Amino acid sequence: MRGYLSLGSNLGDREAYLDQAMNALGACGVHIIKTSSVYETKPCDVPDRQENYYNLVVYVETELYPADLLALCQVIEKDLGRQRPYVHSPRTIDIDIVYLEGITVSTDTLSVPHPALEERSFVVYPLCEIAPDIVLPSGRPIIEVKNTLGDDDIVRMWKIDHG
Ligand code: PH2
Ligand code: MG
Ligand code: MG
Repeated sequence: MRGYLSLGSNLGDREAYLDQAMNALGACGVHIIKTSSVYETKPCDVPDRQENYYNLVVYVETELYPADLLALCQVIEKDLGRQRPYVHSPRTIDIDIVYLEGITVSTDTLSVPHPALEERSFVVYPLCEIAPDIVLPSGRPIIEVKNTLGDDDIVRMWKIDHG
């Protein structure tokens, strides 16, 4: 199975947490095929004042079932000190499954494709960088969605060398 994960951090050493999360995924059978740049983004839909996020998207291949991939993402979040005092609280790391090729999941705990995918420039911009030809669940090409969203929430971006 191949698909796209969105990673985000806005607490502590944000770039180090992204790096550690990618290493942990790789060590647990989630092979990273492609990594986007890091995007510094303004917090969206959060209830208080927070640091900017560092976001990126990875294209992965794994033999894990979607539910097991989700469980793994949650274990890695926990290992990297993620706490959940309230909804959309600042986090060391958040790992979301945004899209899995040829797979739809709709359960109490997991929805794939991610329901908010097309509304979030912090997902659409990095996704478009590594998958410019992808057609999103709505049937719209990603470039078109990206252009409608605009770049107001994107502060800056830079390439990382994730060996
Ligand atoms: N994640 C959220 C809520 N808001 N905003 C940005 N910029 N980046 C995120 O990753 C993010 C967010 C909930 O997971
Ligand atoms: Mg999230
Ligand atoms: Mg999450």
